[in-house]
Amino acid sequence: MAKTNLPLDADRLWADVMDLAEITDPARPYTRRSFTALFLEGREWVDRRFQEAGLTTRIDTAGNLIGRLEGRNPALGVIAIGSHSDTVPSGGRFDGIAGVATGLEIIRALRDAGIQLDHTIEVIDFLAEEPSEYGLSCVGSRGMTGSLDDTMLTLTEPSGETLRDALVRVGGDPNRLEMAKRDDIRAFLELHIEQGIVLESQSLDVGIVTSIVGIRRLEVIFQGEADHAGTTPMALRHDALVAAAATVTSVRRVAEELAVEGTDYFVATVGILGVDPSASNIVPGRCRLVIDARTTQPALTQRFVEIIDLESAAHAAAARVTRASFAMLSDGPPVACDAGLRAALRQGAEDLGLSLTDLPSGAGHDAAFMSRICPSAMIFVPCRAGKSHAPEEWSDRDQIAAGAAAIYQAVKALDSQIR
Ligand code: HGY
Ligand code: MN
Ligand code: MN
Repeated sequence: MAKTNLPLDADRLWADVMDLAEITDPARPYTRRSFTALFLEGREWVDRRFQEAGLTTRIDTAGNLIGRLEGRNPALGVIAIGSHSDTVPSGGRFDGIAGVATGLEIIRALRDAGIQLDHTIEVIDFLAEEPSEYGLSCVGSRGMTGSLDDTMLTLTEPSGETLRDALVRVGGDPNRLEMAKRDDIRAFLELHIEQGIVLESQSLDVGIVTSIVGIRRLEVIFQGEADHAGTTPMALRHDALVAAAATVTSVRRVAEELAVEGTDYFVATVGILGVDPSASNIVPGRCRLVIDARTTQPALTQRFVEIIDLESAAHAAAARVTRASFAMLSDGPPVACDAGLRAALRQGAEDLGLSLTDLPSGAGHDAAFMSRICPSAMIFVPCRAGKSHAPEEWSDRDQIAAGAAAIYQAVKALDSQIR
């Protein structure tokens, strides 16, 4: 049901989302992977839109694109709104982008209403929120919160470029990361599609996020021996894929067991499985898999890792291969969203007559890292059939506008509350 008299321009907001979506790998809509030429083309578009709205723009040393409009009383600090403009491969048009466009539209709507805030307001396009080809997600928000360390900068993508060099390529400065860390942001708000089915199934306009899952990513490498698929007897094989496949099955079984046990929930996925040399007539010599485990209860993650550690080692022995690596790639703890900001979002939504519920986020977000330096909170808008990280991802103009309007209301209230 379209909400009328929202305090912002739904068409203008929608046009931004649709226009940015056009900057994609045409062969794999919608793909704008971080650090690529397409990503930089998208960044240029975002920068131009920020400047057209009267914002000053900069890239901080962690590679975040920041649009800024000074407040009447700069000493009060910054209210920031943001998300990310990079996508997963063959992702959607709304994951991240809707949040960046929302921040921009709120600033334009305040201007159109002749409102100058006391606080400075910023809209932030965080660098590489999605897991990048270097194996790390939330690169920019880690940098803004002092959580991007030198070890992470040595991570490489398949052709060998380091994250350090990639950061320079997109305008960051890995030698001055301390300049990106902020202590002047008083509140951070993020709009995001739910990427789940709760809001749509209950016909609700928005969701006020209570907590954001912790995400642990593990890399497991099995080293066997490439052999001729036709002449190598079964008993003499050292087939790395046999161990990897058994480990995938273990991940599924243990996650299902823990999902039942946990009060919130536990999920785990193997989304990357690399087989080398990957030919039909060669016994796989090497396999690399990446496990993504999520929960709001860290004790469950610990249990999961212990069990998979034991079982993956057993699968290696059974397949007569070695487990060359069982390493943690990244580990972000679960985060509770700020109660004061949640109340402001709830009030903003109620002011507009929006229907709402509280709900946890099973997806990771930059807001989880931002909570390390300031009060942070999120508002979800429905997405069709809960689908995301796929080209079918969809949210409609009025749904995004309603969520953005709730943030608009909250920002006005927080501007006078936060001192
Ligand atoms: O993977 C996630 O949860 C987020 O969409 N980057
Ligand atoms: Mn995503
Ligand atoms: Mn996202």
